[in-house]
Amino acid sequence: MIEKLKSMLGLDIKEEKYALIDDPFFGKVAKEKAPDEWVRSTCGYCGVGCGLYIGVKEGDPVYVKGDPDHPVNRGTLCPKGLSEHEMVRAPSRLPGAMIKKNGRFEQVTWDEAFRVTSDAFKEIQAKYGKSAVACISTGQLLTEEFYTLGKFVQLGLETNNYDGNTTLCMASAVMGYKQSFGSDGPPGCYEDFSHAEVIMLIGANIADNHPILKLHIARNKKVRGKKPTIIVVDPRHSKTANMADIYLPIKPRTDLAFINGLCYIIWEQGWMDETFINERTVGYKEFIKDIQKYPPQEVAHITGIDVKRLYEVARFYAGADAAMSAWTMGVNQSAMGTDTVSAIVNLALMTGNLGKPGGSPFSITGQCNAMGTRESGFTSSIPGYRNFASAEDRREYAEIVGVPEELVPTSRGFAYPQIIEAIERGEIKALWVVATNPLVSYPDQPRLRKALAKLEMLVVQDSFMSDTAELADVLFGAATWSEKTGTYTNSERRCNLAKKSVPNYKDSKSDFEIVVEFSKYFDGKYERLFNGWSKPEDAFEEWKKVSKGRLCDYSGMTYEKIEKLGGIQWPCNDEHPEGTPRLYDEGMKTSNAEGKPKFVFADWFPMEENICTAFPLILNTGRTVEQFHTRTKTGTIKILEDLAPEAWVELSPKDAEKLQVKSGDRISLSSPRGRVDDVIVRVTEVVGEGTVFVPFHFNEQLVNRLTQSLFDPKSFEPNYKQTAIQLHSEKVPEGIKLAEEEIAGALGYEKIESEKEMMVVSQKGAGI
Ligand SMILES: Nc1nc2c(c(=O)[nH]1)N[C@H]1C(S)=C(S)[C@@H](COP(=O)(O)OP(=O)(O)OC[C@H]3O[C@@H](n4cnc5c(=O)[nH]c(N)nc54)[C@H](O)[C@@H]3O)O[C@H]1N2
Ligand SMILES: Nc1nc2c(c(=O)[nH]1)N[C@H]1C(S)=C(S)[C@@H](COP(=O)(O)OP(=O)(O)OC[C@H]3O[C@@H](n4cnc5c(=O)[nH]c(N)nc54)[C@H](O)[C@@H]3O)O[C@H]1N2
Ligand code: SF4
Ligand SMILES: [Mo]
Repeated sequence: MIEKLKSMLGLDIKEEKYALIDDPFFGKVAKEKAPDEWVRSTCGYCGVGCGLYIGVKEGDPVYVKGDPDHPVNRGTLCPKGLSEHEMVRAPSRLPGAMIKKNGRFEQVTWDEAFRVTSDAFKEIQAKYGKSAVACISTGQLLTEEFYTLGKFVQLGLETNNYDGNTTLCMASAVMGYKQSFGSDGPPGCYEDFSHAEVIMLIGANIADNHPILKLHIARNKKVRGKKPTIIVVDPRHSKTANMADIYLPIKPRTDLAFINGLCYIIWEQGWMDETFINERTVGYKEFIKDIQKYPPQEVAHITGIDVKRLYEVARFYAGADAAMSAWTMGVNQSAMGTDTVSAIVNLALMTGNLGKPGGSPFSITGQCNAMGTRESGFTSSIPGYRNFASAEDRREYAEIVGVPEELVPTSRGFAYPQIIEAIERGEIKALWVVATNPLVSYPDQPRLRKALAKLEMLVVQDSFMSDTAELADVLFGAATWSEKTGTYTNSERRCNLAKKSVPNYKDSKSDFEIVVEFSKYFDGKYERLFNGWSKPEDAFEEWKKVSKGRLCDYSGMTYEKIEKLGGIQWPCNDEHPEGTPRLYDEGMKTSNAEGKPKFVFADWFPMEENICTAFPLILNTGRTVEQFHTRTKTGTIKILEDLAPEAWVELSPKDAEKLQVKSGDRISLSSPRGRVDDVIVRVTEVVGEGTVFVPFHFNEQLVNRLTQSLFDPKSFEPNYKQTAIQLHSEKVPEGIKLAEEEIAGALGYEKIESEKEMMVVSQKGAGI
């Protein structure tokens, strides 16, 4: 048998290195092909938080396998997780610290990079004030790193102009939860997908973007004995819509009106859970007065979902023993994202779906540590969900970490878009960008690029030569996933351990090391903030103290326990030593003054940048399963690149006919801000007439050249999903471009680059 196996593997059976060994994942395998060891860890891409093993051979990661014992994924992984090891030694990795000299990057010692940067920061702060230095960070660092970074920026550099890419992503969910519960914190968990009778997915394409969650939906039949009713709300018939029993092709950005309408019907029909409302909530009476503005006929007109369907959905939702709504970017990334989140919570409160198995409003988080960074960071609150405005919170935090109280900021600084505006105005002169790539991901790129050109100093801390890194004056080359140890907290508040399995790439340093060592270049800061810290676990121990007694309580966790249990869901403390699956069950108070969840009403309003003759289509942007964000990682993985090598534009058959294009043709897209060329056409009924979809991953076909500077006023999250645009094919008569340019001028934008020919698709467009 062994001989047969050896010959099957094409091995020279005489050589010792080909001796067969028992590998835990591969079984009998030649020693040369088997990893030297398997290191247990967590995926570093998305917020699902899958457990995995990294196969290491001679100091390099060579395989990834799903952890069969992990409660999140039970051994499965999506294509990104499975190929994650392939990006770790990519040639586009930054080798260490680098400085741009005469227009070219040269690798330098860390001492030189830290000296040059700290001198520049000090000079700028002396000249223009502390807040002239800003930092934009990420939801992709380990909690230990993020906590360390936030502490240094706020209490070391003493600038509160500190925000991150989480504002492009989860900020609306955070603000929505704050409005409704008095604090951030997703109430539900993945298990709810297996217990719910009705699952409504709103603006969440889990089939592409959180594929492993489907596992929990698939278990539903096993748990309950029958299949759940799945409702998918999305203007685009995404892969997730294929799973739906009821698919609702809602008109773009009308979800708030839709949810208000469901609440109206539930009230009108008396389908609400009165006991729950009376005993467990506040604000219902006022809410019902306001909701009168959303009778079904009106809502059908706004949303494009007919009245009969609205009643059917309301009946299913209110009639279920347990119903959950899960949402992602279709809701958050909108000028009314925060209020739509609160509307989703209202629906849950009205139907008694909170704090019970299968019943919850549930935001699915995007990045691997979007949660950990929300809790431990200094972005919109003091670590541990403390309020900047509360003297008691400031005092408490200062006391725990042993810093003078005056050092803790009394209010948050600028949010991400405000930082960009402050750079535009010349108030912020130095920017430190950590683990995010704005030059692909931020909206209204022409404006961003102009703003960044005004900086005196741009420092980029990244693991790869990203688009933003190319623009930097100084690069801090960071170690990445599999090269460092710490924790990520996933969508369901589960804190998982990610472990170092291989040496750092070349001279790169972990983000933790970079921040701690950099602090030594500022007088007394290391001693004050990080005295004695030598490893990420030191930061974790402080974070446990800081979070103790708070909603996001980590005090009962240790690395060993996290690993043993396959992650732990906060709050975890003496009372709940193994964590807490759900928040806000009957006995648990919310953090607002009333101690109960609140109904929060908000009005829907039409889009600001409406479609018009010159820009008659709505551009929707998003993701595909093979690529991650700005592709610094997935772009280095051959199989993923081969599967999705470039952007495409999805176009309805009717719009394709008007434009006289077919699948495979290449067209251009323009908006009042810019233009994207050479995008391949996919004619498909996935998108409705008047709307198109383009993934945002590709820097060559950069859709964020088209998106606008429009943000939710409460969360500052960009309105990425609806942009009025025009399409251009070669077959269209000239002349119409004048109309487009005229309108661009009237809108106060610079003239659009001249185009060969263009066409105006029907002014009716999306019909909204
Ligand atoms: N493969 C892959 N997975 C990822 C990522 C990745 O880049 N690649 N990124 C991760 C991150 S950080 C995030 S935030 C998540 C994002 O995960 P998702 O939110 O699922 O991703 P998107 O594709 O941006 O948008 C989701 C859906 O919103 C829909 N939508 C657009 N407009 C509207 C609207 O007005 N109403 C409604 N109801 N829906 C609308 C879009 O058509 C789209 O299908 O994915 C995570 N997972
Ligand atoms: N049009 C449009 N635009 C969007 C969106 C959309 O739906 N439509 N979605 C938005 C959303 S939800 C998100 S989350 C953002 C994401 O946008 P970005 O945050 O810009 O995307 P990433 O490519 O994930 O950037 C992470 C960076 O961190 C680097 N990195 C990786 N590992 C490490 C590490 O360990 N340490 C350090 N220091 N660096 C590391 C990577 O190389 C990369 O450059 O995009 C937003 N932009
Ligand atoms: S679903 Fe998310 S966490 Fe799981 S393997 Fe895929 S990218 Fe990683
Ligand atoms: Mo995100």
